[in-house]
Parts: sequence; C-alpha cells; structure tokens
Amino acid sequence: MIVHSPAPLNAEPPLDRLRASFVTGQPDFYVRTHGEIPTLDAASHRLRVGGRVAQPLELSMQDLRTRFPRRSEMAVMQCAGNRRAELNQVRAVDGDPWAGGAIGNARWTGVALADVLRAAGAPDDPSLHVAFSCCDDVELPGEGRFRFGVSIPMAKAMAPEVLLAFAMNGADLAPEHGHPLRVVVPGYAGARSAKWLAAISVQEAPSDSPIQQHDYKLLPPDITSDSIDWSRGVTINDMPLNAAICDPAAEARVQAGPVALKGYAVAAGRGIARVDVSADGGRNWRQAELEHDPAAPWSWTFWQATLDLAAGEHELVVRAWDSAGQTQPARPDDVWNRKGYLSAAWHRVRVRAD
Ligand SMILES: Nc1nc2c(c(=O)[nH]1)N[C@H]1C(S)=C(S)[C@@H](COP(=O)(O)O)O[C@H]1N2
Ligand SMILES: [Mo]
Repeated sequence: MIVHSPAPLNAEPPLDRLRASFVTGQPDFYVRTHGEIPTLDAASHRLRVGGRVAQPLELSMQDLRTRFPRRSEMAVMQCAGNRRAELNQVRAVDGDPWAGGAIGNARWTGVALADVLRAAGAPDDPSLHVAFSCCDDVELPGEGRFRFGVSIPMAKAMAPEVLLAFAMNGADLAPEHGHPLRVVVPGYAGARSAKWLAAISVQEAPSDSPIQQHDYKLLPPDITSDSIDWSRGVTINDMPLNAAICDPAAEARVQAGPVALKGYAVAAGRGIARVDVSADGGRNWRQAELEHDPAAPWSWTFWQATLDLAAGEHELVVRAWDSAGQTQPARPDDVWNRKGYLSAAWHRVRVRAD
C-alpha cells in the first residue's frame, strides 16, 4: 500500500494492483481513518437506535443477524478526496494527496438500514435525517477531540441499497474497515459510510458532528484562505462521474507499438455508457471495451483499450460518459476547491515509448 500517514492510518493500493481484480480484496482496499482504529468485541458490541422513533432499540450483532433479512450489495466505496493529488498540482489544497486509489469495489453483506429503521418505528418522513455515531475518537484542527459522526437524509437511508454491513467479500470486516459493524451508503462519498457504528439517531437536523458540519463540504473556488465560511459549502453526498487510467502508470516507459490501457470508471446511480481514450492529450479519441456487471448497479465498470504508440512522449487520457450523456470536466483547474474534493477531471498519464 502507499501510506499517506501511518497514524491515523491512511493508505491506498497502487493502481495496477487495484485494477487486477473487479472485486477489491480487503487487504488491497484503501483505508481512510480520522483517528485510532478501535478494538471492538463483536460478542459484546451493541447498536442503539433512538431519536424520533416509536420504539428505541438496542441490538447485539446476533440480533442483527437473526432478526432481519440478510442483504448483499456489490458497491463501490470512494473517498471524496480520491485523486486529490491532481488538484494539489493546480494550487495547494488541504488533506492527504490521494492518487486514484482511494476507491474499491466490494460485496458488502449485512441488513438493510431501512429494515432496522422500520423495526424501530421511524417515521418515513423525507425531511428527517439519520445520524450515525461511531466508536473512534478523532481530532480536527480547531475542533478539538470528538467521536466520529455523520448523517444522511431519510430518503437515502430508506433506499434498499443502504446497508448495516458486518461482512466484506464474504468475510468479517477487518478492524480497519469497521469491525464489527459499519454503514455502507452506495453512491455517496465514503465519509457517510460510518465505520465502528455504535448508535443511530433519527432527527430533524443533520448530525452536529464537525465531520458533518465542516468537513466534506465542496467550497466555491474563491474560498482560498484559512478563514473558511462553512455555510458557503455544499454538503458532499452523491459522487460525480469519474474514471482513471490504472495501467500504464504515470511516467512509465513502455515499448513502442500496441500498448494496453486499463482502468476503472464509476457513475454513482447512473450507468457508464462509454469510455473514451486518447493518446494525444485529448485531440483524438477511441472507445474502450467495457467490463460491466449489469447485476451490480452500484459497482464500477472496468475498461481497456489498445493504442498504437510511436516512439516518444505521449499524454494518455481517459474520460467516461454516463447514461445521461454527460462527461467529466477536461481540466482539474475547472473543479479546484480548497479542501480538494471531487477531483474528477479527465485523467491524464504521461508515458514514454521506446
Ligand atoms: N467511524 C469512522 N467512519 C468512517 C471514517 C472514520 O474515520 N471513522 N472515515 C470515512 C471515510 S472519509 C471514508 S472514505 C470511508 C473509508 O472506508 P474504508 O477505510 O473502509 O475504505 O470510511 C468512512 N467512515
Ligand atoms: Mo473519505
């Protein structure tokens, strides 16, 4: 793994390893933590469900496994900071300089959050919010120490794809991925998929945690200083269309002639309709072959293409198109923001062919 910080642990796999398997194994799955990884005992762990519910609940892992129908979903988890390094090249941004590996695709198994909310008698009122409190202590500059917490709108919380997951690819969650219980919110930024989940609260307002209130907001480009007016930021939930070249690597030396390009594309909630690749910085394009899983709408799409490269320097580029006929912005400059989120411009990789 490429470790951006050992404590708290933040690490991503090299892109060629990420692209080697359609389902990302737990050891190859990026890790994003804000604090220490808590050591929790599945046998004694309890989940509390409260707030504006008719029937507050306290559930053991055994209760979750036996009292609710089991559900699995193949889904991408992606950090809002994925590909932040490219924004950093435009102008300095906050946060770890993730390359394109702060993303993974796993088969998550657990129970539907909606089933647990219904068992607690939560009102199905779309103006409400479902807040998650976790077991890890985190520290943010200027915010002090607090427990990690986030929330999602009730309408998403009731969607069938949103899980309280205890397993990843058929095995118990590893400690760093949220053992024994985490939320998985397909299509949303990874930050909403709370790990080490301790409590769920149904409430009128979003979580008052600094993670919800201040972090993970998309700021307008004129906010460049340290005095950030958070009310001007948009809460990041849905993730944008994105694609990356995983192979060859940036600055690779390749043999002149036919060169295989491989990567991923992801369109949360919409399908990937087409992936274009270019060997000349985006003047001429060809279409890549797609490897879809039609049974897994929240999963990513793998793509590959073979381009003929003459000896010399080349700028390889990829851009995806979604089922609404939309594509990605051309340059990272167009989407620069102070916190370095939602970096999803055409992905460019310079290589040298000999
Ligand atoms: N409790 C808790 N949940 C958390 C986090 C965290 O630090 N603490 N990080 C979030 C962020 S920003 C992301 S991108 C995903 C990463 O999940 P992973 O480490 O399993 O890939 O977890 C989310 N859930
Ligand atoms: Mo994240």
